[in-house]
Amino acid sequence: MSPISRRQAVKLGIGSLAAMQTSIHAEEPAEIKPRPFLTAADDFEDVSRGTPKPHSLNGEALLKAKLTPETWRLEISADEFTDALVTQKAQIAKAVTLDYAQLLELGKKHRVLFLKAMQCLNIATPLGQGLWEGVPLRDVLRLCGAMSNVRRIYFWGFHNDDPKQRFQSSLSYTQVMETAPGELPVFLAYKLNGQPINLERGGPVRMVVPWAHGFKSIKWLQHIRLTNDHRANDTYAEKNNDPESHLKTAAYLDEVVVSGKTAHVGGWAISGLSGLSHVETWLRPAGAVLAENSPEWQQAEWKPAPLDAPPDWKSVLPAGVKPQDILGFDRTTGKPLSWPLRHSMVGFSTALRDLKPGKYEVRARTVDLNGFAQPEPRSIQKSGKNGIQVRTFTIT
Ligand SMILES: Nc1nc2c(c(=O)[nH]1)N[C@H]1C(S)=C(S)[C@@H](COP(=O)(O)O)O[C@H]1N2
Ligand SMILES: [Mo]
Repeated sequence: MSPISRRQAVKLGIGSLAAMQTSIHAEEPAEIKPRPFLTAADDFEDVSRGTPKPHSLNGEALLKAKLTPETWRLEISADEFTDALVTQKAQIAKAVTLDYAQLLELGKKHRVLFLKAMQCLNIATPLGQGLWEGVPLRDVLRLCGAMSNVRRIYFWGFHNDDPKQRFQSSLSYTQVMETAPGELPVFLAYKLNGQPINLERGGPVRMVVPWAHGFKSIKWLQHIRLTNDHRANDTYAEKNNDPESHLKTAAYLDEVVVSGKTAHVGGWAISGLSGLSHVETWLRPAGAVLAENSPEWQQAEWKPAPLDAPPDWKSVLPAGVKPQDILGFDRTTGKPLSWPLRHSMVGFSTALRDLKPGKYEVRARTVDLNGFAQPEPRSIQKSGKNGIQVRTFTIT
């Protein structure tokens, strides 16, 4: 286990007993706090557009917005889109309106569970990690019957009935309907950490796109359109963002805890699209500013920082959920199919010992399963923030 800052502790939901993981490295001092594997729903960092924010509504306004389980409706239809390039309209056998009870009923047969790190493409630290439960979008779309000329699916939530506030995301028809064996389906989530999804996290129903940054996981989901427009018509494609970015493999540092001549360094690493081989840290005397193109990077001595072992799932998972129920775990043994889990976060920690008095910088980076060290492979910065983080500390 590694040290965590107060901010991180609050953000990651320490204090929420249900979410606590309690294994601690035997050699670490008592000041190192246990790290929760799941973030409590209220402790996620919130990224929500709109005025007023949908989760600030209550009473009559909440009913009118159809954001309670009783009032929630999802309407699915084909759009009328054509242009010079796209001359044929998308068609479906029938438009569908689904209510919450029907979605839960579908869940009895088709439910999936997935542990996902929620990470914004534009924010330097993860927002949290949750156990999401719901119904694959492909099983919902089958209710529409035969389809033709559908190449893309786009969706949005409640945004104060104001087109200017709409925040929309999209996926290709193939991505939604043809989940490869062992791959992860997009799903309509109705539970987070074993509880109905709270309003701030996008309840009653939220889209969850397992491999993607947060912007594909639309909150307060109410509308799905099937279209023959083949373009990624995501709101997030504006402002130069890559609307097809996947979660990046990257390490995020907690505050360093110093005790005597030892610095305890730790944090979280996300296992993104390219997987996570290991995390390593580099200790450097503080002083001269390290330029991005400094030759020092080439000479740096990176040393491995071990990953936390899989937690005791029984103490981490909500009552009634077994690891074998979750995507990414073996159906019979309940063991993770990979460690760390795909698109999830794992803690890492190391103790830097016998340090001489002085001021230091410590950096952490991941190396992915293709041998690329963070921040590589980085196509453009707007495909996800994964800069190498640094912390400074002093040994007296
Ligand atoms: N309806 C709606 N869904 C949304 C957003 C939003 O503003 N409105 N923000 C998105 C972005 S950019 C991110 S990073 C995640 C954040 O999820 P969280 O607030 O649960 O942490 O939600 C996504 N879903
Ligand atoms: Mo985001």
